[in-house]
Amino acid sequence: MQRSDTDLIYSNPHSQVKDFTFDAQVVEVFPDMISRSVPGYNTIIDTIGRLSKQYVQDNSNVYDLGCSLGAATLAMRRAITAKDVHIVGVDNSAAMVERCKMHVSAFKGDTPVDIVQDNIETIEIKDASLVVLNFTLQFIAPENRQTLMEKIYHGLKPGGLLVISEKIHHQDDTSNEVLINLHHDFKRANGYSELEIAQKRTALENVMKPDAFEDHLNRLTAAGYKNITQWFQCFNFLSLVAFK
Ligand code: GEK
Repeated sequence: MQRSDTDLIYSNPHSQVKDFTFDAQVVEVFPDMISRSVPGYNTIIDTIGRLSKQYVQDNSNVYDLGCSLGAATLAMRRAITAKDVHIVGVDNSAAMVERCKMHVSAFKGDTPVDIVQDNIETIEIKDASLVVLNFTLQFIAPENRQTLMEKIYHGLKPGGLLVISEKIHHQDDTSNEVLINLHHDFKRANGYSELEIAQKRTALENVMKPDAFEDHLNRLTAAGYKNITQWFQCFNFLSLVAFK
């Protein structure tokens, strides 16, 4: 028997596949969905925790932008040893925020956490020593991404760090195909059917717009970030760190 938190959203044929949204149905299965769909997700969450231990400064804010159910927020709260730190998790999905607050309050921690329902494009970012965009930028309209990177840069303290994880497309068609095929194999190995893979792909088509690695590098460089390092890649998923 399937568990009720197993992602079966696209397991039956949909007469019309609607654009993907982060609604209550997605919230119910989100941890299963993201760990079976994003190669290295647990490693990335774990590493965000390690980075927070190393780089979060005393008297600073930490932002988890597009926090979903708070996996990165919780990893950071467990790891942060700096004093007078405040973590702010932001997501614009009401269903995500409601469940995220439950997750966060289920664990104790010394660092205070606020989970707020808001648009990451309009919130204020200030006195930040760490900002996390874990698979969120890809859902922001491409024409607004540069402005967001600049806003985060201005909200970072000197020495502050941005962690950005994204699905990417490769500029070369053959390489792109290699990465997509490997990712689909990964999903098959995690129990998704051809129908589920195809319908999810259609649902995401208008909603998630991946950049190429070069786009990220150029955008971050133009915004003023330095020491931009790609610390993770598995297939078409990568994670970067960049300093102010
Ligand atoms: C994790 N970081 O588990 N403002 C606020 N939130 C937004 C916006 C916006 N403009 N656009 C999208 N979101 C998480 C995973 S999921 C990635 C992040 C995925 C939110 C959206 O509601 C969703 O919760 C999240 O960004 C993207 O580490 O599911 O592939």
